[in-house]
Amino acid sequence: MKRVLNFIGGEFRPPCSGRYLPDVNPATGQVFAEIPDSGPEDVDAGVTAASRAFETWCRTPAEERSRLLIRVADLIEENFDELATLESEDNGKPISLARRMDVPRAILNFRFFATAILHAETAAHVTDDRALNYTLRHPLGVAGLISPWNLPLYLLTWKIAPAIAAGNCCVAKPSELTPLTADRLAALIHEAGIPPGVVNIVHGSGPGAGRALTSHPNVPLISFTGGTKTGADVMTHAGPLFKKVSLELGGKNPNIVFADADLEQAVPTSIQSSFSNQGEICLCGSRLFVEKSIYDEFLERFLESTKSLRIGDPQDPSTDVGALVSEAHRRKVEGYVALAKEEGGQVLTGGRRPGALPERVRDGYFLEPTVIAGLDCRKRVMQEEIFGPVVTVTPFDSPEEAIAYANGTRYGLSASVWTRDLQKAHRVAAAIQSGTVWVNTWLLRDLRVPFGGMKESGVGREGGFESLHFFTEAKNVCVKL
Ligand code: TXE
Repeated sequence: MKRVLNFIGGEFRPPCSGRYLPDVNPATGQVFAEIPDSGPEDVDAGVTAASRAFETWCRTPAEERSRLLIRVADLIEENFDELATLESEDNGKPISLARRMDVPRAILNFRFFATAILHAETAAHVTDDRALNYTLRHPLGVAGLISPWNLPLYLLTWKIAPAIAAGNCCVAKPSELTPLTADRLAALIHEAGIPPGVVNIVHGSGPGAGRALTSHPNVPLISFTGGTKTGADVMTHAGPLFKKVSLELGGKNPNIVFADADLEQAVPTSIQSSFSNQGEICLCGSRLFVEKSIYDEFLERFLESTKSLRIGDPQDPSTDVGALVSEAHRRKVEGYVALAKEEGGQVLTGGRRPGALPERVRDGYFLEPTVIAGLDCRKRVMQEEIFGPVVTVTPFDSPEEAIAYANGTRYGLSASVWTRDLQKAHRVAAAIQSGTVWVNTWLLRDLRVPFGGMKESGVGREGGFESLHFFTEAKNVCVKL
């Protein structure tokens, strides 16, 4: 069985405690690796190594940092197949998705920030003929990066790349449920020639290793992606130490289909936004609102497409829906299906564990793609993040009603709007309280745009220069003329 080690100061090291956590393949239910159950001593060793490396890394010219990051991107590309397989085995996601989305995005994250730092500009403010102000941007030191299990390599590299491109060093804690691509990345970072200590990876649980990072006095910055409840805990520990914090949290995203939408596109894209990655993407459109006059037609086509999704072995290239990340998570999602029935909803399709699965994945954590109708928008199933292959469908009468439904949760991460009427699209997009609104599309990402959530979906924005600003501290220099 594979034993993963921490990566600290350019070396692979066992955890101080000598304790390990099991890593389960969610498609088979088998433990197939073990990872360090790290604690505060391991995190502290990571922070010490990062602080030491920072003295040199922060003075390394941007061109050299850029060259090294591009080398990491090239190495991820050279190891594409291995990384896609690892991601699929560790998370349960279809290999086709890991190949189409996770690994390409990891490559892009490094290339994007490697080149962004070559184009960075800084502001100057001239105060009449009295003074010249200019802004300096300094890296902060050691960045604490905490990432989740749904898009493990994609989100980890979305943090590591801008952090080190901007001249910081980092201690990253990947999710304990999906540690394997982070471990492989550590080796590639080393091979690329990134100096020891610039990137440190400490594995372990949230309460063990994660909290040690958020409460470490020498980590002035935390970038966190995960659940909203965990985000509150991160704030509780980072707040009193006045850390700079970016939180990308949960979503309960509306997907609004107007009667004039192009259903040839709206139906298949809504299938993607509902069930991609088993619905385990914070940007999934888990609440579908359809204008009443096309509700029946839309629903018929949507249900037919849902039923045709192939659920099975994630390693099979033809699989559309893989396994949920863990048994505990599947139970949580199944709990919401049961709750939907108690709350008066009807399960139109799915809701069960699939019957006929290939022998290899018979014991995996699968759940059929599920469509639920008939729920009042105030019910818990319509309010809480389920994070599984479950979507609710609700008819609406007017744009005002759709907007009210869309905004009627604690979350505000993303939304999709389907219409051929451009004015209506702009009006609805402006009224929706979310960090991103897609019109006639979903998950189309340009890495330059601000990305983040409103309300309980997060704090701060990352993406493009927003990321480089987050990972640097601005200083104004005022020179009297
Ligand atoms: O994520 P956690 P969980 C949502 C989704 C899911 C729920 C819980 O609804 O059902 O969150 O998932 C680390 N201090 N999302 O519990 O716990 C943890 O080890 C510091 C949405 O699996 O938020 C992991 O590395 N760190 C989401 C990371 O936080 C802590 C993605 C995220 O885990 C910690 C995942 C602590 N006290 C879940 N506790 C999204 N928005 O993409 C845990 N961690």
